[in-house]
Amino acid sequence: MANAIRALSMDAVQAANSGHPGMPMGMADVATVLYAKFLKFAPAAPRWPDRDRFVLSAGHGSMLLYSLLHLTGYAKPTIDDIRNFRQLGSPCAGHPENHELEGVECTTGPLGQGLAMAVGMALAERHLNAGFGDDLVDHRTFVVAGDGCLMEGINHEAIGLAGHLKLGRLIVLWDDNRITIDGDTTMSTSEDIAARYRATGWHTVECDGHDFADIERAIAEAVADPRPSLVACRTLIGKGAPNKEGGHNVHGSPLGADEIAATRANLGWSAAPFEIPADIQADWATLGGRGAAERALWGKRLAASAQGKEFSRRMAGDLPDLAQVEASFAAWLEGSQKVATRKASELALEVLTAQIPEMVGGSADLTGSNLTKTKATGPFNADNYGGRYISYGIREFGMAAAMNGMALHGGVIPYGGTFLVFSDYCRNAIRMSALQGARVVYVLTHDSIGLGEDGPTHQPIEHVMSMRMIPNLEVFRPADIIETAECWQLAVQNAHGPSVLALSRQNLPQLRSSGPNLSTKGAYRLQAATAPRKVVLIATGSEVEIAVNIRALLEAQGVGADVVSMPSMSRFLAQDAAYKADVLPAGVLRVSIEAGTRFGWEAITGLEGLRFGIDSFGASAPAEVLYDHFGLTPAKIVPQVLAALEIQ
Ligand SMILES: Cc1ncc(C[n+]2csc(CCOP(=O)(O)OP(=O)(O)O)c2C)c(N)n1
Ligand SMILES: [Mg+2]
Repeated sequence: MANAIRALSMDAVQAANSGHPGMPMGMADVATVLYAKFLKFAPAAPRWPDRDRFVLSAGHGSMLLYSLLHLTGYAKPTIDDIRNFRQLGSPCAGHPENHELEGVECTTGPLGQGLAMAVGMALAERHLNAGFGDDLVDHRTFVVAGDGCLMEGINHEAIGLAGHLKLGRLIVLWDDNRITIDGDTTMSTSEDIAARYRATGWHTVECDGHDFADIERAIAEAVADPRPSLVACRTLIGKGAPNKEGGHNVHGSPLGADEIAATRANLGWSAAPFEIPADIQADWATLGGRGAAERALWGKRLAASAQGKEFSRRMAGDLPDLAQVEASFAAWLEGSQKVATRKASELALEVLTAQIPEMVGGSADLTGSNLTKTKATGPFNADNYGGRYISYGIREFGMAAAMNGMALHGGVIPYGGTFLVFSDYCRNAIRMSALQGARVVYVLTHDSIGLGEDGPTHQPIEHVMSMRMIPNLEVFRPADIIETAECWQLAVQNAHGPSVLALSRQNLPQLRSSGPNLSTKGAYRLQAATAPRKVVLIATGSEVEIAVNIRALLEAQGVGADVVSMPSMSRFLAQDAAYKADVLPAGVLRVSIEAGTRFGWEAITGLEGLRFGIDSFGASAPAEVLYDHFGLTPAKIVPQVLAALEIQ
């Protein structure tokens, strides 16, 4: 049965003339034992909420997973999909993608993140178990990880969190082949990995990754131990290829026709490429059918459970009725409140977390700054998995990846905070949220030089614009308490992608009253020109207040100016031509104001417009001093606008 994985993997990589045969061949025995003896799954019900999660963190070994899904009877990939491995249109992408195939729990390829997402899945499992009990939620998370996944810095964050939270249902099967792309691991590391894991509260065990009985013994020990487990599986990369196994050349290129023939002879595998002998196929099918009975029993328990409906709602990702949320928002948005948008976010979160029980918050040790903790979200820890607030520690990348895992597990809507400038620490995980279509909300505060005295290390410049460049990521920069509430609503409703809320440290005046959600269209006319319109001032976040003040000065001189608030550039650009032409009429000078890089604003202002921003690093000083220093004040901007209009 394991040789079927080897054959499919080497033949698919050969046909594609690209890919990684070494890892699937090396881990074929371990994966076979895992699927045969331990993994709870049902190919006919791939989204069964109580299935075990299997994460191939070493995503380059994608053929291992595609082989397993095909052999155990998932509807996809078909054998033709596997023949088309790595070709356009095949769900068998170069690295596994969650949106392509059921059974691919998360998208992997950036090493280390699969394991870190698995921490989030294991965490979500315990959280839902606390709420819904063993009858509905009682599963494990298994990970296959390579040397690379364990070497990446994110591994330190992920296992530290998992060990601290005592996530005993997380089991990592380490492909301990002592080979990476460049060669032997002794070239780059002399770390005692098992000791490092033990130091963070993990259980560790070793096995011979090619001895079925020994593998079973080790995994059984891991399952029995209450701590998260690392199973070091000593393997040979490319196992079965007689002249290439054990060497780094088998990592990432096809074996070649001669070596494939030699491997067939060595394994006694006489079937043609992409053909599986009927008896072996039947054994895999039997194994794949085994979970159906347990799945059926679970379905009965779900139907009988008083909490069944609520559980199914959460797992489907459907929000509860938000009428109450909207009513609460309308009530507290009455009157005029001057608060920082981070504070407005806290107020919005009080309402949202009270009404949406699946929201689970947290911060990378900046709770008091991000204002992410609410009354409804008690602490989540090893003694209280029912808590809804996670102290991630100073682990931005680990937090973001864990939130991806939680969102992909389902039943949880995670949100987490840090300073906007440190989004760089977790940027690839934010990108992975977007690629995977994961509903994760990033609460990124201290969003400009407006944070003041902490200086350029803490002042984002390029961050907001560079996040706008990530496909499928909603980037909101609300201007006041009203827009913050609106953007929060849009973020929780964004079921198939992540959202960023870039929020101010400094207080901002309320600029309008509540009503229909004007942020939905990304940008709208906040104030219309009174005098004949000559200028449209387009601003985001804290700079909308500045635009309003600029407008007043211009109007006083008879220069008509609109103010457009643009909490989401991408939403605005997605509107129809008529709406865009109405907000940004032709023949009128466009002026953008944002306390960050000017790069990219040409798309809104045109080359003939004016762009006010900051293209250098910030500086340490009080916020007002910095706004003046960087020329982002009405006094400095108005003359330049008048000059552009040739009015002096
Ligand atoms: C973050 C990241 N860095 C680099 C790579 C490129 N890469 C893919 S596999 C690999 C080596 C991984 O070694 P190991 O995990 O031991 O896998 P094995 O060669 O044993 O299959 C590298 C550097 C990557 N996919 N992700
Ligand atoms: Mg390796």
